[in-house]
Amino acid sequence: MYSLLKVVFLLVTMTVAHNSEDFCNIDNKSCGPDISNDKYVFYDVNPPEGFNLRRDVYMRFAIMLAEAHKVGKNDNWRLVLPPWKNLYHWKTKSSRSPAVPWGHFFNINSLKSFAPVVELHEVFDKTEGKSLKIDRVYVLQNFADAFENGDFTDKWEISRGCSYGGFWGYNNVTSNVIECVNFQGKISKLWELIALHPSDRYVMFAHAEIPLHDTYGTKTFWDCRRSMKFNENLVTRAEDFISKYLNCDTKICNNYASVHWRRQDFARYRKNDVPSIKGTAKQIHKQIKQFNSYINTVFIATDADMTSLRQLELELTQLGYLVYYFKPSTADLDKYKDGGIAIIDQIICSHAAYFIGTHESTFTFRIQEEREILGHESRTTFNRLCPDKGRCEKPSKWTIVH
Ligand SMILES: Nc1nc2c(ncn2[C@@H]2O[C@H](COP(=O)(O)OP(=O)(O)OP(=O)(O)O)[C@@H](O)[C@H]2O)c(=O)[nH]1
Ligand SMILES: [Mg+2]
Repeated sequence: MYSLLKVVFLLVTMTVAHNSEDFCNIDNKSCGPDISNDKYVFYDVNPPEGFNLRRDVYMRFAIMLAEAHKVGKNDNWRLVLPPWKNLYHWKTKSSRSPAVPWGHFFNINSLKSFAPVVELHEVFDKTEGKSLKIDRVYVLQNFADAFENGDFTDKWEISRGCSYGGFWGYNNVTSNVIECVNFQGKISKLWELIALHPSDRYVMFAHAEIPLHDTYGTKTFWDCRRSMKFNENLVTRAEDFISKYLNCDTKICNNYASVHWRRQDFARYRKNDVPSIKGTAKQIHKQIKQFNSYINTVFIATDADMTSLRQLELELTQLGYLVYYFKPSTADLDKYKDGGIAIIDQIICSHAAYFIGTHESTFTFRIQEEREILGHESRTTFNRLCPDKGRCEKPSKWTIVH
């Protein structure tokens, strides 16, 4: 009788399910109403934050959940991957709506091999009707004084004066309870908040960028980072480009250098960290010659406008280089969207013999991590562009731990 009911339920949900492929396969055990004890952590990030900081926020939550499961505590909690919607840097129309699931950018099975994660559409598949009521939203806020009495300590307190209405732009996701919390310190302290209301099943954290990693750069950190494999379509598109234009068919190439040349807001507001266009070309030339004077091919990943990029190309061409960049077609943009194009740029940079990044750009940090995972020598990875004049600190080296 029970299995008959289950089949009926499955058939019903097959017709109303709305996952990314718009069907719910009867063989897929995750389909159908949720009869488990599973509970769900949702999160949302401050809207102006970019894609690459958001990837780090994901890691903090994924590690929090994975560590709890490892020791058999809170092991009925899953992490809901917040859909990607209207990021500030995504200017192309086709990239702005609708929300994009994580599977568009990442290999979900690989993410699942590290942490108990689910896409939002998987949660929807299990809810009755087409709406989701979150039991409680904790809106995290910074303490007014992070260093009270001279110390930075991990702490939280229920506070007031916040609001939240985002829910990634979905108006069928709601909550009746919004709680403000001043929070600072390790992310695992969020379990203390969750424990306040044991009957809550759907708990959300807004401003999830506020809690920090419990530990940074450990083996667990790298295990999680390694599980963030890109979607296979993006890898294939990037590798086809590398093969066709940069003449390399391996993951570690020895014949081209790559540069992440962050412009836009960096060029406007961080004049003390980033060079002029001429200065950029000079530094690329100098670093490549010092590394391997036979390299005469440079791949540029950038968010610069076309005029600046052409200027840099001209400078480098005059210095004797063959210059490449990934110029997406309209079909590429429709298929991969701005976020996917940026990942293709990152993959091409990660295979290069030598990499030069932009100081304190999380986009650059993610390329450096990718190169550590591929097994490049660290000296080929932790290199940066310096300002034309003045001090130029060495980049920090976050090397892989196996
Ligand atoms: N395609 C492409 N897009 C880029 C490149 N550099 C920056 N972008 C875009 O601009 C965004 C930069 O924002 P973040 O991902 O936050 O990285 P960041 O701004 O360098 O680092 P923060 O200082 O932490 O903000 C990326 O997510 C891309 O959308 C690039 O080389 N290629
Ligand atoms: Mg940014």
